[in-house]
Formats: sequence, C-alpha cells, structure tokens
Amino acid sequence: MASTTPQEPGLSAVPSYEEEQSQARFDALINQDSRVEPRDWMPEPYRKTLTRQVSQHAHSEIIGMQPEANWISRAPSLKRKSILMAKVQDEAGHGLYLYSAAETLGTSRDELNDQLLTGRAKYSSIFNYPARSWADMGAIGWLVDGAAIANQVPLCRASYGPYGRAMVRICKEESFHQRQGFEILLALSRGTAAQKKMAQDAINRFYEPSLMMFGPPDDQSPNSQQSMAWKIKRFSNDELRQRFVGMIAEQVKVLGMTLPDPELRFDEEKKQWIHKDLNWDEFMEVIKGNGPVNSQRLERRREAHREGAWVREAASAYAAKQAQSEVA
Ligand code: FAQ
Repeated sequence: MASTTPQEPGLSAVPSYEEEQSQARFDALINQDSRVEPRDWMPEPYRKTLTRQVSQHAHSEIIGMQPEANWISRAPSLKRKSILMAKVQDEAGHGLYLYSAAETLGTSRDELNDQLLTGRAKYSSIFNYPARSWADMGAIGWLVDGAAIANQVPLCRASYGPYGRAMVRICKEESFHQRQGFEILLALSRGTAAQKKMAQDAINRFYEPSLMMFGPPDDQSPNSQQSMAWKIKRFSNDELRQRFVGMIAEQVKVLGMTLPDPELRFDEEKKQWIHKDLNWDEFMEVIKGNGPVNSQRLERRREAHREGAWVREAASAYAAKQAQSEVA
C-alpha cells in the first residue's frame, strides 16, 4: 500500500524497521477512514500541518469576535443585542475548543498565542475588513458564517480525532449564526428604502472577501493536495467555493437582493457554478498583513491580552493554592 506521507528531504533515506511499522499503522488508519488520536504515532509533517491549520482556525475565531463585538452596544434592539452577544461568546468558545485540539498536537496555547500576538501566525483574511453598518452583522452571519459552514462541515470528518470532534459542535453553532445573519438581512430587505440600500451595500462589500475565505485557487494552493491525501481536507478550495456560491445564489433571491457578480451562472455542461475572477492580489496583501484593518485587529488583540493579565495571574495563583492544599 502506498504511503500517505512523502519522504522529507534531508531525512535518512532508509527508515528503520520501527519507523516503517509506525508509518504503516498510520497509513492504515488514514486509508481505512479511521481516526488518528493524540496517543498515535504520526509523521511530523502531518503534525505540523494540522497544528498550522487548527491554530490558524482558532486565531480566526478569536480575532473574528472583533467586527461583531464592535456592534453589540449599537444593536438596534435588546433582542438583537442579546443574540449578538451570544454569537460573539460562541466564537470565543470555538477558539477555546480549537486551541485545546491544537495543544493535543504538542504546542502549548501560550506558544500559539504568542505566534498570533507577534504577527507570526495567520488568521482568516475575512476579519481584516471593517464592519461599517448594522447590515454588516447580517452579511457577516449569512456570508461569513455561511462560508465557514461550507468549509467546516467536511472537516467534521477530518482524520485527526480532536479536530473532527471539535468541528461537530462548532458547525451546529455556526448554522444558528448563519440563520441569524440571514434573518437580519431579511428584516432589512423588508424595511425602508434606506434599510434595503444598507443591506445591499453590506452584501456588495462582503461577497468577494467571503469567497476568498476558501483559500487560493487550487493551482496556487501549496497545502491542499497533501492535506487531502491525509484526509484532513476532504474537498479542494475551489470545490467548496463553488458549492458555497451556488447556495448563496439561490438564497439571495429570497432576500430580493443581488450578488455583485455579473458573471455568476450555473454551467449546465460542467455542472458547476461559475463566478467572476477574484482579486487574488488583494487576498495576498491581506494575508501578508496589509489589509484594511489588519493592524487595528492585532493591536486590539494585544490590548485585550494585556488587560487580561490579572485574570491569568489570579487563575494561576488559585491553581497553585489548590495544588498545595491537595498535597497538605
Ligand atoms: N485567510 O495551501 P492553502 C471563522 C493561507 S471561519 C488567511 O490553500 P490550506 C468562523 C493558508 O493558511 C474562518 N490565510 O492552505 C467565524 C496557507 O498559508 P501557510 C477560519 C489563508 O490550509 C465566523 C496559504 O494561504 N476557518 O472563523 C486563507 O490547505 C464569523 C496557502 O493556502 C478556518 O480556518 C484565508 N482565507 O487551506 C468567526 C477553516 N486561505 O499556513 C467569527 C479551517 C488560505 O502555508 C465570525 N482551515 N490561507 O503559511 C481550512 O480549511 C484551510 O486552512 C483553508 C486554507 C481552506 C483556510
């Protein structure tokens, strides 16, 4: 049976008997669609790519709280305010499950957090765009959480157990988030001319960045092929993007709004949705840190981390006291 893992350059060309056996056990788990658990041997490149993806995902959830948290105090009613607060809290919870999953791969949460705060880690490009109006809360829920679900439902079957299991709960909550976003837009679409305009403007601004959440086109995605061979990813970036655009092309009709994409159509022959070319130069700039609000997002995160120092100190002091009283 072919190995799921290519030989790393620089590693000894002749693996030992034990190494071969470990790789064979790992390959069997992957090929049988079983799960790899933290106790199992895994090739270092598998551990590395999972740590990369899961921690980037965790950072996205945490940074992703900011655009919406910014609107809690300006929500148009008490009901909208409490729903938005619950959603933002959910995102914090998702970040925590994902950091825990990443920690099972051997990198501490402190180290992962440090990578984020020092700008060494990526997080989703989408959160580097500002949320300018209340309608953006609708567009974020409908388009951003919608794209997140389309991307993440297949991740519930990811080969790494702790990641797949975390995704099950996350997807359930994201699905509620998407509905609340759609419902905000639906209410605006039935409102005054100014409210309709605000909703359309939000859709126009979030359409393209939400399609970019799926990552670069397949022929420019260095990680996809190997991640699919390891059954971390189950579909390619373009496959998921097309699936998502097809879903929203139908849903937008219910809103009586339009997507800002004159080229959007279903190709009967190829049986797939075609959308306009996306601005990948802009995407590359955003993931390099030069998006509209990258520096603002990171600065806010650093500030929140500084402000939270006393909580971490108090929690450590309490844990130390508890440990002492258990010894006594
Ligand atoms: N933004 O080779 P690929 C949410 C990077 S949902 C920034 O294709 P891969 C919920 C990529 O990391 C959002 N960077 O990479 C929410 C790689 O860089 P590296 C988070 C991106 O991993 C909603 C390089 O480009 N969801 O937060 C992006 O095979 C509302 C080459 O790309 C997840 O993270 C991007 N959009 O595929 C919260 C889902 N795309 O590391 C609050 C899990 C690519 O080599 C409010 N992740 N890059 O230096 C995944 O499924 C994958 O990691 C992809 C990228 C599909 C994102």
